Amino acid sequence: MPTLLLTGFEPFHTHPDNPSANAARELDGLTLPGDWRIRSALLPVEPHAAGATLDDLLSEHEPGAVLLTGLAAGRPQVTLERVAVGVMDFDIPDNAGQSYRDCAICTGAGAPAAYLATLPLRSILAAWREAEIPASISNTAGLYVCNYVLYHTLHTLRQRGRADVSCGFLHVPANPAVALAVPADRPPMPYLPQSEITRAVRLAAETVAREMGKM
Ligand code: PCA
Repeated sequence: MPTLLLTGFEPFHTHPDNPSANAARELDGLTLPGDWRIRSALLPVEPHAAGATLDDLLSEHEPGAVLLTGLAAGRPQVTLERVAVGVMDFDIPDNAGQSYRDCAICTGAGAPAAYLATLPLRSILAAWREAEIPASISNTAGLYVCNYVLYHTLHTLRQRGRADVSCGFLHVPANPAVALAVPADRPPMPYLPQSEITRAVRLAAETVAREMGKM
């Protein structure tokens, strides 16, 4: 039974919750088209710890696809990231209190400036549209921990000779818990109900499994 590795992140910064973690937890163990199975994991919001966790997960599960997810507070829709850039440049510290400025993610020979996600982006967008979920492709995952894990995972898969593994990143909007934590003197934050966020992640995973089955 092929595995789709699904990750979400812990809460970070001022956010009391992370809807990506809730979706990953709710979908753990789900069977997908073609007898694929979701295996979910939670990542720390610290680049090197998250990278080490991912390395272990890739060894343990040998997934055929990797769907990484995280919160993009302020975005009004779910977005699929097209690209991961090989730089960290943090505006807020990570959960270990660390900040990185103009820091190359990978300095080794053959480390490219950027990687393109290998998920079937257009098929996922079409599935969302069919299910009446407004969404779009994003051309930047930021330069924080989400961008780091996408770059790290694509790089590690290539290093291990597994560039055939479909891999990408899905950013989700705030859920009500995150939006309610915004102070009254700050601009209101767009949000989706957690159930709708989880539905979008499930549809993306189903689409990846279906597309992988055609290859
Ligand atoms: N979002 C952050 C890191 C963890 C998360 O859920 C990001 O977009 O980088």
